[in-house]
Amino acid sequence: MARHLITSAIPYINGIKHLGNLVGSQLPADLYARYLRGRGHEVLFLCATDEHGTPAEIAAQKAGEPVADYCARMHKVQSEIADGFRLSFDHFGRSSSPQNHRLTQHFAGQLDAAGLIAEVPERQVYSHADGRFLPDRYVEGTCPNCGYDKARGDQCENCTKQLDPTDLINPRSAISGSTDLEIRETTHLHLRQSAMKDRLLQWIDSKTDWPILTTSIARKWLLDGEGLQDRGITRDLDWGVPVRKGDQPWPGMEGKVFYVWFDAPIEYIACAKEWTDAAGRPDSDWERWWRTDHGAADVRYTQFMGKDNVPFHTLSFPVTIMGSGEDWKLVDYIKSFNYLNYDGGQFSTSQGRGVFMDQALSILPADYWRWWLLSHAPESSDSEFTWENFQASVNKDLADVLGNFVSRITKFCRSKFGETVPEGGTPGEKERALLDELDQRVRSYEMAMDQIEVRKSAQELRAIWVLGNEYLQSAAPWTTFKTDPAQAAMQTRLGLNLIRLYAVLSQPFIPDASAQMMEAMGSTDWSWPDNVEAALNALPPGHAFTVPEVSFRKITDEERADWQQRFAGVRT
Ligand code: B3M
Ligand code: ZN
Repeated sequence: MARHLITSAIPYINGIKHLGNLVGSQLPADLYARYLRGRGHEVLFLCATDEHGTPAEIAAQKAGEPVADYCARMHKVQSEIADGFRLSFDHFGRSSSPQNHRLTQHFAGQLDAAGLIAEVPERQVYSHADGRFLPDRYVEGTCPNCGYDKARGDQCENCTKQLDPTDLINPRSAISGSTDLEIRETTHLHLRQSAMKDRLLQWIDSKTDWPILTTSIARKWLLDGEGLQDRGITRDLDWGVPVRKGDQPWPGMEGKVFYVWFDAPIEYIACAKEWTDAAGRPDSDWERWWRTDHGAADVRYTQFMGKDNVPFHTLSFPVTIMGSGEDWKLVDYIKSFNYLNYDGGQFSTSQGRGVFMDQALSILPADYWRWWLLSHAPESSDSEFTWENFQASVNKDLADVLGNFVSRITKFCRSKFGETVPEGGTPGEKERALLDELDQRVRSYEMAMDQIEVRKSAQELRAIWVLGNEYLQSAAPWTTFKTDPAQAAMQTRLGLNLIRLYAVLSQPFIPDASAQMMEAMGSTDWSWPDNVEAALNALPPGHAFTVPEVSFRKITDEERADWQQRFAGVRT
């Protein structure tokens, strides 16, 4: 048994996330967490809301609420939707927590002591119309790197380049739209990332097993053009973590807060403390996950995120960790994702385009979405959601293959043998062959899951379902029954045991359907099939089961057309 720390990129608090966000971090992280727990490992799976910075302030302003109230309300909303999708976080924290305030200030103090922070007079965009400085997302304009005209002051959504508001061409205020802007000087703290360039490069170069997507983005910002630049880590905002050196004030920094991207990854750590604090447990209980001098050296730490978040996790956050001079756990593996597109365009939160998590759950159960999204995860390239593809995949995989198998075998058994696992018969050639194939497939499934190859894992799982269907088709217990009822009983018994096996194997992808299958099989035995043959004897003759409700109904053409139309526009 190993210990696995898993974090998903923490979603911004500003509104409900779309399916593209979900499949880019939280959902695959949940898949992996569920799988590892299923294999018997000890897992700590953390996520939180990212509550500081301009996204939060702007959204609260739009909602006409004080930002703290807005964040508290939206945290609850996001948390409930996460439950709806069955995201199995051990804790869903808040980057605005007192724990994160303290830890962020602590790291700043450590970095300063290590000489990694510089006080820099900075040129900032000031808006006359708005009467204030405009950090980050308060400025929009054209990206100097790729020419995208809706780039934000913190980062270009199109090419992932990290930006400063003053980099933008034709800048305008995101609050008022005003172009009456001026550059003024004010002092800010910079994180001296450049001082750690060689160390970072060495570290990235040692990660030969990381996805190319992750290492190529990291290398690009380490080596391309001007190379790794120092970054401002403070802002002229009201809402955020006040700038302090540990528990000491920071002269000259009064009224400023840390930049959201400085405190957000630190929340991965603070979240663990929120988790134990909430349960009244001692610090040693979270430190054993995060402090290598307190037992975390043997923890494997995996992060999940969309590609636009990779620079912060391969450069800035590691500088915070390494530069602190303390024994914090550094990430072992970064799984990153490309973008999921929506029906010929992009999903977009700012433009309300696509299907959002709450909308998705209002039309279909979580398992449908989980299955489609994971089996089409944008791993090696961007992928696209279309309603046609969604309908076709879900109907085929879930209804025709898995659902049909479960319903056929349970109904057949009920009609011929009653609702208990039937007795008699001896497995023969066919069963031996099935067992061999299953054994191979289960091992490939494990391998794909261990490597976090999400699409491949879905393919392997689907192939395992197909094996059951093919067996049933060729064994045809309904025909066998006419001449050899004992043989039909053996085939049926195998089929029922397959249902329990499917529940165990499918649980990371479709937890609700799996729970339903397990319950119908009258079992609570979720143990992983290390030995497939033994697993297929878990339900002995005489064991009672029930015929489950239809687990997967098909999506009709009318529904598809209706949804296609309903979600074609923009959400307001
Ligand atoms: N909130 C961006 C995003 O949701 C940001 C991730 C922070 S991870 C520390 O895409
Ligand atoms: Zn760009």
